[in-house]
Amino acid sequence: MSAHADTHAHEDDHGHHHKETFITKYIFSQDHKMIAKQYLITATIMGVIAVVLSMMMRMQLAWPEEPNVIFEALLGKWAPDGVMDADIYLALVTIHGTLMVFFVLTAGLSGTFSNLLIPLQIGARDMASGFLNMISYWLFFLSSVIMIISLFVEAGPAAAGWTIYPPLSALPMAQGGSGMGMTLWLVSMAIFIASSLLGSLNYIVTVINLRTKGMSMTRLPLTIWAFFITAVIGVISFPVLLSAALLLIMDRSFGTSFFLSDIFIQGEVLHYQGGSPVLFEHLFWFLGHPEVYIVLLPALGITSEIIATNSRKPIFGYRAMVASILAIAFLSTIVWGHHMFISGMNPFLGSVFTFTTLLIAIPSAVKAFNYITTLWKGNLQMNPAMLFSIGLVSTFITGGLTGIILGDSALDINVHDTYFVVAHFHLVMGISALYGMFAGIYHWFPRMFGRMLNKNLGYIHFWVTAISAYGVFFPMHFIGMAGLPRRYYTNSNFPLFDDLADVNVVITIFAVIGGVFQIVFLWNFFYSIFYGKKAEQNPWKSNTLEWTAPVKHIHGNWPGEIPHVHRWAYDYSKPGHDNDFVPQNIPLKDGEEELQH
Ligand code: HEM
Ligand SMILES: [Cu+2]
Repeated sequence: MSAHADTHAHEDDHGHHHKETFITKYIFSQDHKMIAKQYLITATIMGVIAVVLSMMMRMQLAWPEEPNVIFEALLGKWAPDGVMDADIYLALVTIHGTLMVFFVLTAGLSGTFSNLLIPLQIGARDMASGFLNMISYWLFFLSSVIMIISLFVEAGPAAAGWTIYPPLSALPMAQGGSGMGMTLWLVSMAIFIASSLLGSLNYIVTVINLRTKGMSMTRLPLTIWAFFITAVIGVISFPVLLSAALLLIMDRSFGTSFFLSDIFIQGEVLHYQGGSPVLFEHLFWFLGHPEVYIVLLPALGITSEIIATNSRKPIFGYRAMVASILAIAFLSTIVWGHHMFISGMNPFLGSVFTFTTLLIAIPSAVKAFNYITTLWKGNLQMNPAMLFSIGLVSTFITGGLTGIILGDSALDINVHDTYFVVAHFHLVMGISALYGMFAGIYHWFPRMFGRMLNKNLGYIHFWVTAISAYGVFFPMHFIGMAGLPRRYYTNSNFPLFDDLADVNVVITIFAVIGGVFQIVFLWNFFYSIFYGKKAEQNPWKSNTLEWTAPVKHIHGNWPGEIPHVHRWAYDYSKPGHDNDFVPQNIPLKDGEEELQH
């Protein structure tokens, strides 16, 4: 395998591989390390937009119907005299959710870290197809541009929620954003899915075919296992959303009735017959649920690596961790019905979905247990990457526990579509995956940019983010249990909820503090790319192969032969060695036993 990769790189260096120009190096690059940076920076921009939208929603919820200069400045005619329109609130919810789930945490996590780490950690010169990798990034870029353009459509952006249920999404005349806004959303997402599929196929083929000598599947770092299985889930489930989107486009523009039936608008009967909006829900959630693992698994893989390295201990239960990833991946494809308990589903079928959903608690608990056991009595290095990883373990548990409640149909029905759900999914998926992304950035920044991030700014970033994230999402459980519905732009017409107004103000204050402090991170990130302290070869004393490649990126990753692998990635504090880490490329000593838990 490696011999083949070597000859390939040889050709690249001396044969057809000509001098790099600015355009081939920075724009149409086929080098996985550059593509990783392109993904990261594009996703960061989308993230900033998504956070700004969430700040506007929170301000609206805290002080509804009060004029706000920020609304007036950013929303223009949708906030006459600074008072927000109901329709535009729904559009903010929709675009915020879409950007966060797909553009930041799907493309941002896999696009950045699978790209950066798969070749470097398995010992490959690059992705299986650099060309497809480049196309994948540029399709992502195109879909991002279209999504942003949709924010400026005269009648408003899409406003049917990130789940775009029909009939709201299917009838172009339903509301402002249902026309051009919704069309652009669908086109953008179709291109996004094409990008994601090309990326995933590349990751899968690379992991299967291009591992260096000695890198057996059971010696793979858990990061790679996570990225690999994430790509497999993506290939299985994204095409289903693509077909749902295409059928929806047919319903909207070509007179079909896949998802619509017997609709009257203002006394007039529309022509639709025989379709079913519930069919759409099934198709949507067949992707939608696995999607939460598409964002979460890479974050969990990143955390495994960072926690083991910074505990200076082998990861606890390597095989159990791999088995959990596989079990989660399999189960994630047979639980989608838990989003549809109130769609008129037969209660017996509901109980089947409850059963499969609760089963996921087992591998999830195994993972949480193994993180904590790895930390236990470790020689903990509390750098920002480690703090964010521990933060992930915390939110994964607090968010996961409410999943047990929501997964149970008898309980879910009571809190469906309330803030309880908003609290649950933000913690378990949104914040957890975001922490995984931050952890990955702090840990691999030196590998990406050859410089270090400032640690002290990292500490400030972590603590303010962690406190404000709980400040925002913890109280939402209670207002949710009190019945406050989600996706409402105001509740001031319901005296029932007057008591909750103060809680909403407190939540918003935490949200604004947390949001504004992300500037500390952005500053640290962009400043350090140019002026950060120069990175050492292996700053975290880690075992994985990426730290054996030169700090300054070269095409093909390693100057000479690709290192061979002789052990798993977790030989930390192994007795009989002088250092508390033994990188994967160091041969076993005479009589040394290979560890493998
Ligand atoms: C910066 C911190 C965040 C704040 C303050 C925030 C706030 C909000 C608010 C106020 C809503 C609307 C609730 C409603 O009216 O129903 C919402 C919805 C949503 N958010 Fe966030 N959010 C944040 C981060 C995230 C992250 C990291 C994700 C990633 C998964 C995310 C995903 C979503 C989704 C999927 C929705 C639902 C959209 C829908 O109902 O269609 N959010 N968020
Ligand atoms: Cu789900």
